[in-house]
Amino acid sequence: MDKKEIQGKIRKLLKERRAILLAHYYQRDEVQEIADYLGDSLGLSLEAAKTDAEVIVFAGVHFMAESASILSPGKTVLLPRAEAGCPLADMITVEQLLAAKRQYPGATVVTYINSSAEIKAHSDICCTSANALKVVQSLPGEGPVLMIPDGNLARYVATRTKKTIFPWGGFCPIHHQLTAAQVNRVKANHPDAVFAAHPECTPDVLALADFIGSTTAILSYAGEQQVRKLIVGTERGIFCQLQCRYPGKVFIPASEDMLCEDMKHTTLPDILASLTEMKHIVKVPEAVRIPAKQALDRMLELS
Ligand code: CIZ
Repeated sequence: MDKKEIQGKIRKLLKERRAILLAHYYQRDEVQEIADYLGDSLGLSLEAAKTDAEVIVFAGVHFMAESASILSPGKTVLLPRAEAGCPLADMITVEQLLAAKRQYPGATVVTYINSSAEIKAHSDICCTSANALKVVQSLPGEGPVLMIPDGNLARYVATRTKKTIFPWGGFCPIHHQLTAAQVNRVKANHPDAVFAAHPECTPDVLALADFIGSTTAILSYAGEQQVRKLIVGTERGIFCQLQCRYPGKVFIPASEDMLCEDMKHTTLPDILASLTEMKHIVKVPEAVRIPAKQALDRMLELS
């Protein structure tokens, strides 16, 4: 089957099943092309919470499908590739979180959405890269904040707030591997370009950035009139949207290696098989879902 044929079959089956296809900006181009909704974790969560579809097919990674299940418990949530995970989300366990809470009594736990449902269930509020600073600034009082699991995001937020932030030591391997030396080399080859970096990058890399933001923020920044040539410091999947939205502009990867294997697991045949066989269902048990939803709802109330 060629690409168009399989895309057509998926769209037909989505209709028959009263299903919606949600896809992250880091997904393969051919998956992004047929999504009902394309976005970052924040946008995708909002969409999952409000859709009236009976089935949500999540072209993303496990924590995203879990978030959809938490927010829409009455719907069937399918993750086409069961093994599509997030190494960052696996960098903290519940036991470690409970120990950190004992170490920092009174700290508010702000948890990046890239985390398991169980971790969310032990958190005060969630955040995404699009709203991390807003979430931290919304917290009442002067008390400290324990930000988990991404240490780079936490350190970035710490540079923008007066609150005391305790960063956890996790990182996204894709963003964390980008070095300042690599960025400087690309900048030297393109002296007329500006550089946009994702806050999951290290402080050394962020120090070189003209703009720091989530995928959605980088997409908006790329549309600004003064941006003609942009070096992009985030996962390569975003190039699909950048090139399609701004065909007259030039986009250069900060590194060719910024490819997330987990995000690229999901292929069109996987989505077709998932919808045909109604697999792999992601369902968060109620005992975890209810406290996890409170942490997500507190974040969504700020949107
Ligand atoms: O928040 C997300 O979806 C991630 C992982 C990146 C971004 O900035 O959109």
